[in-house]
Amino acid sequence: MSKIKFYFIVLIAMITVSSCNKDNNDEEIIPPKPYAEQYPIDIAAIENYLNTHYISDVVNKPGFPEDQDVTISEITDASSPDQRSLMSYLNSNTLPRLTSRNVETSNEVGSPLGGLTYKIYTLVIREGVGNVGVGGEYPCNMDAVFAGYKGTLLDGTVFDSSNNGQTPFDLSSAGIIRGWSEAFPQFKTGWVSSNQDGTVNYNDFGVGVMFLPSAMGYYGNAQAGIPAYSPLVFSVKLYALKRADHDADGIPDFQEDVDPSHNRYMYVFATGVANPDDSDGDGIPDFLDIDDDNDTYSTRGEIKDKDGNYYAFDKIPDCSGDQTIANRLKRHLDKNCTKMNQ
Ligand SMILES: [Ca+2]
Ligand SMILES: [Ca+2]
Ligand SMILES: [Ca+2]
Ligand SMILES: [Ca+2]
Repeated sequence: MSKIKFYFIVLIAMITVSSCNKDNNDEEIIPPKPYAEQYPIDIAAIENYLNTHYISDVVNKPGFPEDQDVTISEITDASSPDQRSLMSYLNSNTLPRLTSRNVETSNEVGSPLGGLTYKIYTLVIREGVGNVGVGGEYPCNMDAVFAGYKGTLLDGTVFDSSNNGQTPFDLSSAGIIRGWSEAFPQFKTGWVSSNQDGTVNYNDFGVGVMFLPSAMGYYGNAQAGIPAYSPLVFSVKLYALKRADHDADGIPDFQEDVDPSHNRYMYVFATGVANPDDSDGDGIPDFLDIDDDNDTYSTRGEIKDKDGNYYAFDKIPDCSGDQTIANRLKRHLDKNCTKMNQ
């Protein structure tokens, strides 16, 4: 009962947040174009862009705000080896590497965005790496990121930028465009060092560009500098991340991501649709489930030792108390195991 109530509150909160974000420009009453009509136009325009543009500059000035600024220009001499098209890096074994992934929306609650499958391209120019075990991590689509960005239209017009600052964004927030939560998990963070004067340096952070169909951006809602139905190009720098624990059960979201085939991505599906990230099959994915095995004992209690301290995630025991067998069934996911605080 308390569990149902909890999700009801989460749902209400989500609906409230999204309805606040919708009507920034309510002067237009033109019905939006069907997604199935607009998406083929967008993806053709994006792929044309990838075939006709190249990386003309990447700034290399470590420690400076403009470090790793990326400039993309239109190809003027296709025979020049210095003007390799962005598309030529598709699935490259070396960096830069362009990859694509499909964002399926048909299983989600309310079948948003026309229930279509959207292709998102991301270009990784530099893989983020950590230092002595810190950083070099991928965010999941529910985490918060600390990032720099520059947004442009396909014609090169810059519509927004973090001006080489570092800005926090909660990828799970309804106020963030869908494309960001789908594309940021393709980049890794770097690491932060402190200077004697109290300032910090961002080192070895992930650098790249994301190419988003309009439905992954603002779709028909024109924004300052962004006409309706604009595909968006964001060059991004992923400095750092902050892990989320949406159900506050003591296990961060990224460790409640069960399905390895959709690594780093978790979704809420419509009632009756099996969710690979839902261990107990009760319709609530683990990252929102306060009782992941549905044994009526909260996950939070099942992952503490007898002194009330949380086990490190990879030390959570199985029902027998074993903490070493790699593929053991951890006891918070074992509905036949109701051991608390031991
Ligand atoms: Ca959690
Ligand atoms: Ca569940
Ligand atoms: Ca959980
Ligand atoms: Ca439980």
